Formats: sequence, structure tokens, C-alpha cells
Amino acid sequence: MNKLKEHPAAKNFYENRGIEQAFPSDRRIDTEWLRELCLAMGASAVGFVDIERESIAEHKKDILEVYPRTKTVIVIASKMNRENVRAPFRNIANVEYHKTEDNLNEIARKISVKLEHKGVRSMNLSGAFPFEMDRWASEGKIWVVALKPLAQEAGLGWMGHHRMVIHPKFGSAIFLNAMLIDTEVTTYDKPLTQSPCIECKLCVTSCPTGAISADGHFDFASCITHNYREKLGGFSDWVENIVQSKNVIDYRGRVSDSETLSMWQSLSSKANTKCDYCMAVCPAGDDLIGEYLKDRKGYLSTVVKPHNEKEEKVYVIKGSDAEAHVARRFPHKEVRRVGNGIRPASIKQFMEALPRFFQRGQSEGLEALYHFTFKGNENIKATVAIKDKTILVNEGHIGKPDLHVIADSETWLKFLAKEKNIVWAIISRKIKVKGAPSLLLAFGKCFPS
Ligand code: B12
Ligand code: SF4
Ligand code: SF4
Repeated sequence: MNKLKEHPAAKNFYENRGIEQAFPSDRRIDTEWLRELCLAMGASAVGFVDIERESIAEHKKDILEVYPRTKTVIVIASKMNRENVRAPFRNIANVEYHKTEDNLNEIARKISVKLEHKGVRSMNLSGAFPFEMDRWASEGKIWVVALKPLAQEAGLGWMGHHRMVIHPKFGSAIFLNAMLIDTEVTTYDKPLTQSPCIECKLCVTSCPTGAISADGHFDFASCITHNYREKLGGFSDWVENIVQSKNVIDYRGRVSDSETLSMWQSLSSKANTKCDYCMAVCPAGDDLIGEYLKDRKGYLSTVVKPHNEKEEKVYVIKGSDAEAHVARRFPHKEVRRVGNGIRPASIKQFMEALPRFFQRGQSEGLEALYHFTFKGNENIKATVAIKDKTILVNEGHIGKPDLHVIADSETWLKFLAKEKNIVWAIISRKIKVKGAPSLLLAFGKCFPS
């Protein structure tokens, strides 16, 4: 211990030159000074949220888990070059996304250097990839903190019909990031009182998979299967295609040359998305709305039509709502049946994921109450009610079921992962069904995989 006190660094600290002592914990940063700093470092917009704010209570745990010292959340946005975002050529749009993402991280790094000089500690959340992939198997939520609700609270915009944050001036084509700092600021920002979304539904019209519905429903599974074909689960499915191929000819039958090369582009530069048309066509925001209001026909033909008329592959799960949507709305686009590489690693995850993967179109006409009893590794009871194209999942057994499924949890997960056959599982009594087996088939139809 005495030896440590003699070390030059320790001496320096005890002689009051340590940052800890120079900056008392009760000081606050002037909001306008910090705002100017963030803008000067390159942010297009910035807002501040107090960690104690009641309306972010559900995100507080996530934030403090990453950075327990957090007193203030700085949300920053960077606008994208909308002409690039609107390009029907994927490489042009994708580069704009990648560069904006990188730029936001650079901006956050520069802000943190400036703040460190002032004795303020900060952490850059890094808004997008890479994510915490070891959470993939445990909880599925691989992002650390959800940025959209924080951006709303910071007054940067409001989530529009397409579920992305629309900035009142810059519109939808913004990327988000956040920084957590250990210091309070003098005043905090408030959410906007009016959403910039004008409910034109162009995002609905141009979404190739039908993931965005006119009534506001968002089909997570349809979006991720197509748009993330060369990211996350799409990549896993590609790997499995390679493994399952009997030989080169078989592989070529499964994956075309252009798809293999496209995967190479994603692996060697940065993972690319397949559409993002919902963001490309959105006319909301002061900088864009004039163009739309002045000449709607012109807007449709120059901004929306190129996406809608583009001949391209749309990646769907066999039997999904997206498959039906492409055939109905975009017959000139090619339906490409794939897997999305997503499978639950636990019964808990399976139950939580059901609403996100529910294909309401496929459930049409089904009205049934299901009880599940899982045994073995996980002991879980749950009730699933499907009615009027909606799904409700509850813990425990509620009401009188039309079908009761009693299953060994491990066998059930293997069945979902297509590693075990349901007929074998029923014969070997690993899965038991009480009620009409047709109801199990109807249930499966709601979750094509
Ligand atoms: C998960 C995610 C997705 C998912 C779900 C999309 C969605 N609507 O949320 C997928 C892979 C489909 C996706 C696609 C896209 N995304 Co995204 N995505 C995220 C992420 C990581 C978290 C979103 C979130 O906050 N979810 C929770 C709640 C608050 O949002 P929600 O809409 O109510 O929830 C939906 C889903 O998230 C999902 N969900 C909710 N809880 C859970 C839990 C688990 C375990 C899972 C798996 C899913 C899930 O179900 C909900 C309904 O569908 C954020 C980055 C971040 N760290 O915040 C970027 C983010 C939202 N994405 C963004 C973008 C740009 C896109 C794309 C255009 C693709 C691209 N080029 O990056 C498309 C647009 C699709 C769309 N219309 O929303 C931007 C949006 C910018 C903006 N202006 O708002 C963000 C903020 C990234 C960033 N740093 O800027 N994305
Ligand atoms: S395209 Fe129209 S409906 Fe969709 S989010 Fe933008 S303004 Fe709202
Ligand atoms: S990213 Fe593509 S598939 Fe997903 S909601 Fe937007 S337009 Fe639809």
C-alpha cells in the first residue's frame, strides 16, 4: 500500500490533480453549451433526457446496466443524404446508411473527448451494428438500449406510421445514436406535441413484404426475413444452405450466383439491407413535405414508383403473409422462399416471440384457445388465444382450452428447429395433444417457418 502511494500516478492524484477531485459531483453542464458542442461535432440534431424521467422508466434498467453512472442521456441524430436513401440501387442507398452510422459513432467519440477534458465521463452506445450477439440465444433482444423511445423523449421527432422516428425538419432519413453521461444538464428537452407523420401511407404502399399495414400493424418477421437477408438470420440460413447442399450443382440450385456474390459484398464491405423503402418514400418533415404537397403525382412517379416497379427478389417464408402480399401487390417481383434463421433457444423466448412472428393473414377464420404445458428443462404453463386475426399470450392457464399441448420443452424446441419430427414426438409421447389435432395444424399455419 505504502509502495503504491509512492507511485508517481498516485502521488499526482493525492496532490489534487486527479479529475475526480477537480470536478465535484453536484455540478451541472449548461444545456446550451452542450447542445452547441454536439452540433459543432457534426450532429444534425440533439436532445437531452433525464435518467429519472418517469416516461423512460421501462428503459432505465437497460441504460443503467450498460452505464450505472448515467445521469443524462444525450440523443444525437444524423441526417442522411435523402437522394441516396431514395435510390432504387441498393449499393447507393446502403453506402449512405453505413457512412451515416459510422459518422454518428465518430461524432460521439469526438463529443466524448471534449467532455473528458471537462471531467465529464461518457459512453457511446453505438446505435446499430455490431450488437450483443451472446444475447441472441438467451433473450433475443440483441440491442442494448432502444433508441427510438429515447429520441422521442429528447424531442428529436416522433415514431411515424412506419415505426421510425421522423424529425420535424429532416424527416425520416435520420440515423440515431445516444451517449450516456455521468452528469446532469441544466435543462432537459421535451417530446414534440405533434407527430410529423402525415399519414399518407406511402410507406404502406411501397413496402414489398407488406410488413407495414394501413391499420398500423407491423409484421416484424416479414421485414426481417427480406430486409436482413444478408444480415443476422439471413446469413445463418445461407450457411445452412451450404451445409445441406449435396454438391456444387445442388448449392447452385439453392442459391443463385448473384445471391452468392451479393453475400460476398455484404461480408467484405458491410452487411447490406434489401429495401428500406419505407424510409425512402416518406415525405414527412419540413425539408421534404413541400415537394410532395406541390406535386403529388410527380412525387409518386419520381420517388415511389421506381421502388414499386423495381424487378427484384423478395425474400419470404413459405406460407407467410409476405408471400401472399408479393404475389398480390407486386406480381412482377420474384417471390424467393427462404428461412430466416431465427429459432427460439428457450420456451420463454418462444412464448415472447409468438406475437412478433404471428401471421395474422394466415390465422383468418381461426378462433381457438390453446393451453401449453411445458415440462423437463423448462416448466412453463401458458395460454394463447387466437381470434379475429389477433393473438394474446398469457402466463398460466386461463379459461377452457380448445386444445391442450403437453410437451417436453427440449423436444418442442427441436421440433421448432426442424431437428425432430412432430409425428415421432407424438408417437414417443414427448408431445401430447388433447383436442382436435387440426387445431394444432391451424396453430402452425399462423407461424410458418
Ligand atoms: C430491432 C430493430 C429493427 C428490427 C425491428 C424493426 C422495428 N420497427 O423496430 C428490424 C430488423 C426489422 C429493423 C429494420 C429496420 N431498421 Co431497425 N432497429 C432495430 C433496433 C435495434 C431496436 C428497435 C427498437 O427500439 N425496438 C423496440 C421498440 C421500442 O420498438 P418497436 O417498433 O415498438 O418494436 C418492434 C420491434 O423492435 C420488435 N421487438 C420489440 N421488442 C422486441 C424484442 C425482441 C427480442 C425482438 C427480437 C424484437 C422486438 O417488435 C416490435 C414490433 O414489430 C434499433 C436500434 C436501437 N438500438 O434502438 C434499430 C433502428 C430502429 N432501425 C433503424 C432503421 C433505419 C431500420 C431499417 C430502415 C433498416 C436499416 N437500413 O437499418 C429498417 C426499417 C424497418 C421499420 N419500418 O421499422 C433506425 C431507425 C432510425 C429512425 N429514423 O428512427 C434505428 C433506430 C437504428 C439507428 N441507430 O438509427 N430494425
Ligand atoms: S410515409 Fe406517410 S404514413 Fe408513412 S411514416 Fe411517412 S408520413 Fe407517415
Ligand atoms: S425495411 Fe423494407 S420490408 Fe421492412 S418495413 Fe421497410 S419497406 Fe417494409
